[in-house]
Amino acid sequence: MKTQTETHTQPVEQKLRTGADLFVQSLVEEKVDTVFGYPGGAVLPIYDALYRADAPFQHILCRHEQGLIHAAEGYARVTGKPGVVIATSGPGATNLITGITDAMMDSLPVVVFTGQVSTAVIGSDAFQEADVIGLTTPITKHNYQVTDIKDLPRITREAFHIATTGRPGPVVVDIPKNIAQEITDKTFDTSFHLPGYQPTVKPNPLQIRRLAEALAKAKKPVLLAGAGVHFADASEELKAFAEKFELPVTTTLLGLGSFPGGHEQALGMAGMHGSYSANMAIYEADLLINIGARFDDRLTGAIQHFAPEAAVAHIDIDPAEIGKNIETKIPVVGDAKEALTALLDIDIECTDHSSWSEETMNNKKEYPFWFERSDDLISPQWLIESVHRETDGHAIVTTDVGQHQMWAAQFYQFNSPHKWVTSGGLGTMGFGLPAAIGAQLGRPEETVVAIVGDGGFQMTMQEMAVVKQHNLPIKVIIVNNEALGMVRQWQEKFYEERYSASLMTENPDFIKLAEGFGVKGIRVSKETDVPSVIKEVFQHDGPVLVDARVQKLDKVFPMVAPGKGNHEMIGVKQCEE
Ligand SMILES: Cc1ncc(C[n+]2csc(CCOP(=O)(O)OP(=O)(O)O)c2C)c(N)n1
Repeated sequence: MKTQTETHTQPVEQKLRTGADLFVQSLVEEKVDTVFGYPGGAVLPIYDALYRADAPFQHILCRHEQGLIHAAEGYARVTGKPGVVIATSGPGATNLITGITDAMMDSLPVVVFTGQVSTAVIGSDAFQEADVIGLTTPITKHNYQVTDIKDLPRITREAFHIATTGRPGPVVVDIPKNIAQEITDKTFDTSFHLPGYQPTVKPNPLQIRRLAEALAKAKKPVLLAGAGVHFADASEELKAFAEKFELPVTTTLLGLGSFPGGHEQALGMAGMHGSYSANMAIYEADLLINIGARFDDRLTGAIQHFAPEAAVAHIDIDPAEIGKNIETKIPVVGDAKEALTALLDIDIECTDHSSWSEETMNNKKEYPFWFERSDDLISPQWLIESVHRETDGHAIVTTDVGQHQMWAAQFYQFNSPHKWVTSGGLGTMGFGLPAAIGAQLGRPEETVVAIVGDGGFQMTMQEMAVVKQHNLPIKVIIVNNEALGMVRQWQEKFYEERYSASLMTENPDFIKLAEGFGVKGIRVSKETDVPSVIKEVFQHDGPVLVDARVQKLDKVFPMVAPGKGNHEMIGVKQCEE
């Protein structure tokens, strides 16, 4: 583990430099390879320094600041490295707010630099002034305003350190224009000491022992894997642990892929649109071991019915998560990889739970996700299964939020980690396309598919210009049901079909739009044409946009209705064979 106080000695270059030059130098020292940015008045000194520096990183000019931040999130999610954003003051900074909140909710390491008006006019309602510190305090892991040039290099280092260690999260650094312009001939000390920030990485052996003892006695144990497994790069250890003790494994939405979806012990995603077998396993378990999930309400359903019989063990690097939503008997504070490695090292003689394993597997076989095929209009689930078949489950998949997101979670089987990029906690429409841009730039060798809704796509579709500019071979698939589908589903089920403002009958011609951006566009409207179109999409050596006209009234099932327990899922069907 890195020590919290590090002394940093760089060769001293004796020449005059601006604060902006020091900033660019800091990014180079952090080995940044990609910056997502958008210029403006208050940040111009930084842009000038970028121009002069010939820095060894690429700058991606998205078309809206929301695009920058989601792209940085996508980059961070698939690479594990911090996503870096530069925006100007005022409207540049406020356009980032949704994405910063999104990164906070999903624990993504993002470092955001905003320009600010000069220190002399802060607080005077100066042109393009916004209180970035006030606005971002509740939505960041930490934030800074630089008020002295001597602090700039140290703060930049601290920002990267805080964003990427412990539970990852967004950090904002607000840089006033006069600090960026100030000239200095000094080299400043960048060592830092953060006594109040000491994440526990190695779990306490006593906590590990208690968990091992509970596992040894359990008759109905279940694992729940969350995004923390991805962040800790603990998929191998999770698999070894599950296999060694023959444990059924469920995941959260963000945990998909942390355990291979095709593994015989995988029950799939739990929660509102999760599998019946995952939800029933948690409902009946006598020991639930949560690894890096935060017991969010879309996962738990009505809390009083969540794992009612289980002793809950919770492994998490953030102690504030433990016991926050669900009473926890066995807390384990630490990194998931360290905890699983320690558990694998202990000799545990388990009570025979083979009949339990069998029961959970039977549920999985008998109550799979289902949908009805049609000979005519495209069933969205079939569309997603076709993408899965064509990519053999190896693509990076990003989504917006809505029905298509849940169908992607249900019908694209993720067999490896860091392939699933979705907005889980905040549920942000417009996330899919810019996140795909960040993911493709972070992992140029991978196939990246953005599965988006016709509603969500229209929130950030201007980023197609970035796809074209950098010739990113992203495949954008619009699941076009001419509606805000998930809203319509809720209106149908819970508001007696009063479709208030949820129908999108005046969509643009997405093919012409693609062509306007200089990108190949394909429309598909018939179920039988789907396989050949999907083949064509992945054979095309460049970006493609597909307007897939799907059945309009399809619903995401199964589902836990609001206020209900997960064992009360509706829309569960028993397999006919
Ligand atoms: C920025 C934002 N605004 C509103 C919502 C509320 N919302 C959740 S799902 C949804 C409908 C999404 O429609 P679409 O993008 O067409 O996807 P579909 O559900 O049809 O697959 C809406 C409006 C949201 N999640 N995010």
